[in-house]
Amino acid sequence: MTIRTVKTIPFTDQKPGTSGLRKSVTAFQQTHYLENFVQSVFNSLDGYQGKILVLGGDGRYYNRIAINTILKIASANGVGKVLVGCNGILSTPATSCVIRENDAFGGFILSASHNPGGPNGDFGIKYNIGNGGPAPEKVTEAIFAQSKVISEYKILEAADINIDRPGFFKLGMMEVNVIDSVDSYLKLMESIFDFDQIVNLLKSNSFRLCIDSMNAVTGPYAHKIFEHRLGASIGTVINGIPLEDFGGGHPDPNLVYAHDLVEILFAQNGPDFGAASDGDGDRNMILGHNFFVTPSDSLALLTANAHLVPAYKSGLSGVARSMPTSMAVDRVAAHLNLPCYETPTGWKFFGNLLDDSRATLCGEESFGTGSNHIREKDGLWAVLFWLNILAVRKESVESIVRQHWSEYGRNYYSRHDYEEVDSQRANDLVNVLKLKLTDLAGKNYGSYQVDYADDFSYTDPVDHSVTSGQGIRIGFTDGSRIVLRLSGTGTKGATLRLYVESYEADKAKHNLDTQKALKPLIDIAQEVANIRHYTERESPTVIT
Ligand code: VG1
Ligand code: CO
Repeated sequence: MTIRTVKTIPFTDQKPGTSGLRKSVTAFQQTHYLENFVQSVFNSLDGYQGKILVLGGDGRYYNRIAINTILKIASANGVGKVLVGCNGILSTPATSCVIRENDAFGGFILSASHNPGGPNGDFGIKYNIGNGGPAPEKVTEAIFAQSKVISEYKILEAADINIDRPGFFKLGMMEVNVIDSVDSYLKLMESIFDFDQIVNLLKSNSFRLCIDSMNAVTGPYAHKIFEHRLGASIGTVINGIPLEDFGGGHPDPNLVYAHDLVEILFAQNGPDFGAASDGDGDRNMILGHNFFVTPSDSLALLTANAHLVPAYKSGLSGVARSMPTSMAVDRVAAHLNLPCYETPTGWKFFGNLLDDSRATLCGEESFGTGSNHIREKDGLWAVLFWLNILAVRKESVESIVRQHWSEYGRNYYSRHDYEEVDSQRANDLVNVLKLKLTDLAGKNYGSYQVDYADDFSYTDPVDHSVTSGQGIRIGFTDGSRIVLRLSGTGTKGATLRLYVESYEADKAKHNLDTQKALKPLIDIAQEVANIRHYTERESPTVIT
């Protein structure tokens, strides 16, 4: 087997976004496109020679081809050993788990998460570092810098290896170990939660659940964990076979895209508990019978109930949420006397807080929650966390959430997405708004008075790195907030996200419709940011 050095020229658009490099499949199919990026990763790293890497993806179209290409580039660059998920399948949280368990140097995750897949869909690649988490900004910037000057890449000339079953291979000097996709992850979950209690809950005839894997990566995990290990009846997991195009669906677990599950849970005599996860398994949506738990509330509830879970019963060191996530968890943290961190959007910003034991639980409004067990958000972990709570408290999801609101107050919360907006116009909206910020403080809008208005900037308390331009926050004196930012994961035009939050302490007012409760703030956002004008849209594309 020989190593070939291939001449190439740089692509100008290989800048990783919120979570890796995401492009249409057709962009990745351009000659040298994937190879350039992977070689740029190696060029930006030091000391990986002879070490272990982990490689897997969410099973979407192009996953298998990319895996064999990456293996050959890794071998040519002197990597010692690669652990590959069987069939190319490793959920994002499982990849993080395997990196940590094997003391690997890092890993590649092939996924565009919740973006649709298939030949006309999206593909993505993300590099994770040795702590199991997404590469921090200084690493992604170095990769981007390399991608702009790359002139050649190295690749082993060899036949593809068969990743359909576990086994050992040699690729040049490099070892390849095709591993079971689920085993390590299941073992980790067993070490965190009270599986016996969950088994008892699922045994009782009165409790029924439904898990929607959305034809994406969590299928094999959910079948093995819920049906085989925890004894839920066969059929509990729906859409449980990963498909290259996710069955034509949009594997995003929210009320819009997971509507099959929503219908099941909101039917008369529907199950007591439902959950869905996204393309790569790091997101979760939690439903009770006839009841939706917002991701921000879920984070607050997990924090308030963490003492019921074996791994967290001795206490949490702190909590962290991304800036646009509602402040519900802040109230629990204050009550428990825990530090609470506010970070920019994206899981990479939680890594240092977790490594430094400043935070135990982290979460984002975008259906992501996780803990110090790995360095990624973790969809099925959140589902098991909820089941553990339900098994101990023996109350319904709705009753647990309502009690939480009575105790802490309710943070009404919603996100409005304006997708595929003209990029120039979206940038104009943000730039014009930025110029207005200094004048906004003190202004009155109806009964609301602006307390502060800024462009969010974050100083990492551990390495002191500064990340600025992370979204516009407009805070009101009653604790309500409007946040606007542009997505860093989209692949077509720009996506404007408007996040709106208000706080209601009065229990008598905890039954309002969310959109109605937030209407005055949504109107203020329109007025301040001129959203209709810049997006040329009457209303958002998706409301969650
Ligand atoms: C979105 C979410 C963010 C999440 C990111 C990756 O980013 O808002 O909270 O961390 O997706 O999630 P953006 O920049 O589009 O708002 V996933 O499940 O893609 O790995
Ligand atoms: Co995801």
